[in-house]
Amino acid sequence: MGTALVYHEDMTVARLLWDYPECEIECPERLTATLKRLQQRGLEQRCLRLEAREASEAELGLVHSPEYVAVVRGTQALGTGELQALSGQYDSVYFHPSTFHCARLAAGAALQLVDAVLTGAARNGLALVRPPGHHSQRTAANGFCVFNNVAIAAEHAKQKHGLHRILIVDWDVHHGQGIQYIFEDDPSVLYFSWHRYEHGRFWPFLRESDADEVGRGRGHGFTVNLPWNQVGMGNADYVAAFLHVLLPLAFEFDPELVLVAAGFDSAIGDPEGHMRATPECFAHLTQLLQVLAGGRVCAVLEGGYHLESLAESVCMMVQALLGDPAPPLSGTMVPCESALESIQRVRAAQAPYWTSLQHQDMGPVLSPSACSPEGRPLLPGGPAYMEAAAAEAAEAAVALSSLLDRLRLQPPPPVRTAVALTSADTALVLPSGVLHQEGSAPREETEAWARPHAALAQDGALTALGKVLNLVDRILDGQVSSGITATPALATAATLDVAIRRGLHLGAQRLLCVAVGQLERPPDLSDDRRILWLSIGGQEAAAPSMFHVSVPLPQVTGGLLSCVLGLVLPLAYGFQPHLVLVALGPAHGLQDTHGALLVLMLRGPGGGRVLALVQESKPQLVGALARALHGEAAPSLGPCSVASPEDVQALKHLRRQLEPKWRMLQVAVTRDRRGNADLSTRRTLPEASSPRLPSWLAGPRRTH
Ligand code: X5A
Ligand code: ZN
Repeated sequence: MGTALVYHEDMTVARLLWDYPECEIECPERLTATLKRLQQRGLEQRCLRLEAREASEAELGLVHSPEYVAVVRGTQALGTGELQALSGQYDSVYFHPSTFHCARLAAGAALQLVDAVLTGAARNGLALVRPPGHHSQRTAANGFCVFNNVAIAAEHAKQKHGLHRILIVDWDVHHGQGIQYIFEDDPSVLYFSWHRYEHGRFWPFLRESDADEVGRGRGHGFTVNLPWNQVGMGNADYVAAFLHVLLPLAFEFDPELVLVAAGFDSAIGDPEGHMRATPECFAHLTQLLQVLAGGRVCAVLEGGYHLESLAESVCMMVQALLGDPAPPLSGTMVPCESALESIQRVRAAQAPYWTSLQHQDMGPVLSPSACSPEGRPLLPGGPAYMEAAAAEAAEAAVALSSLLDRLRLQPPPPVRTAVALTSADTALVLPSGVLHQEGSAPREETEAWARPHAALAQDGALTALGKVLNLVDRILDGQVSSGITATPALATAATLDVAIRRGLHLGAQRLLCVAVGQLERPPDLSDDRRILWLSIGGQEAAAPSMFHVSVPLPQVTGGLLSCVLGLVLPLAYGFQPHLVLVALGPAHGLQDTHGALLVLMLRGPGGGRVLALVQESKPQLVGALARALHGEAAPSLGPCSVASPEDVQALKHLRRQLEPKWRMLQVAVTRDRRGNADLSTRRTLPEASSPRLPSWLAGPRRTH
């Protein structure tokens, strides 16, 4: 089961035939450049290639009126003047004699992808299509879109495959109002869209794109709009939106299928979006979605008009669909005030419909007029606006090209997953492609590292330690992405201790330790700010601090999810560790699927470098972690229970303490008594600059 890539060359035929600057950007090169880059990267070759078919008129009729389909069918026979006249009846649309054929292929590609994934022929996939679809409506073309590819695919999944819950994630920079209208009263489709909004001053200028539109009738709470009121949103803003808005609702919704209206005009350099998210961000967003619906993620291309940025972003998404680790995110992970304000508003608007948002601190909800003056957009067209736009475009071009240089130096590790077992576990059958780690650090070296620990004195523990040391080395030198090691039950704490020291010794400047169960932070490292210690279900820290956080183990799935989305991942993404160590210690009490979910989601912030330590003789747990990390099976959580009031309280309390320092935890703007946004407390972290690390691991320089 692999990743499907659905495409048809004919979709490059339609193009603009007259002078119409607004539509120029929707050009055939969008597809050819993207496909070429996928081939250059060897990604296309790794996919299951499917040739797109045309959607039938009955399939178009799942969403569109027969009259509208007939109008589009009629364009095949029109001359240029007539095409132009008809186009003028819609907003930002152009027709070409091949448009009907192309648009049927685009819808057909989405249908084929959904069929492939729902019949098990593919695990996930991407349909590379044009024209795009998310603006098109039952009886109207709109915003380059002719047929609503994603909406047709969703309706088909309901009717032909009997699905009851479909999540649509629209990360295009424009509001997919077409999808919203089609499903606004339908509780079986949860539609999430973020979009450039600027208080209604950005196309398509709709009141109903704002956060307070939540759906109609039975569909109340199933439309989720996250309007961006400023341009320049970046990686931290997008990840925060996923962790604090989309994912809590998505887990609660428990979709059977995830459709992505995958527009990349929300990426850096795009002339429409003016946003700042870098291509790797889309690998992270994709990975975050893959924990839903058993990994059944079907992406359909929407916008994306900067050819370089589009091609790179698509490659990143396909890499993630194929299961490759995502490169670390660049830039400081602090969401901006305007993003936080939007996040706060949508959480408040949705709270009545979603338990995962209830009993949380909402803070005062700000009316649009409370917007800070710097938040006001410049008026489009004015000289200051044009100047700012030009400067921004130049800045984006520089950022993008230096970023691409860095990405080229950073191939994914040859081994995705390695497992080091002790002799007690050798019977375990691992998924194919997972490496059995046999290599070990030299005996003498291992003994030297083990010396301070009585628990590592016996032979079994020492043998396991040798393998762990070797695995830490392979992960940090880029040979292996993630690893799982088994240790004798009594040796977990000591092995973790040594793994931390080895990581530091090799020059890792930021190490995240997620310790589940009874494990203690090494006392002599208690002040070491290179280590962020996060204890789940262990003892309270004697001296809790920014770098030592303890939280009780949530008892049910709902509680665990709030903990992971609301605390663990924001801390992890904010810390940007070089290595993540997850240790499941004595009495960890974590179910296998929960353990797998935790480890899987921690792949993102660590650039894929995760080492899990578990006690030996837990073959089901090791197997679950290996399958999850290897991309073979997403842990399926099923319908999600509600977090207990104690868990909610504990989290709320912790977040309040930590928020000023770890800004990724924030779900609301911070304001002083006079109502000004608080822009103080930029956190400082140890710089990464060790000669022992490959240069790319050091990541970009931070600016404070
Ligand atoms: C699919 C998409 C954008 C239309 C912009 C019209 N459409 N000004 O990105
Ligand atoms: Zn768009």
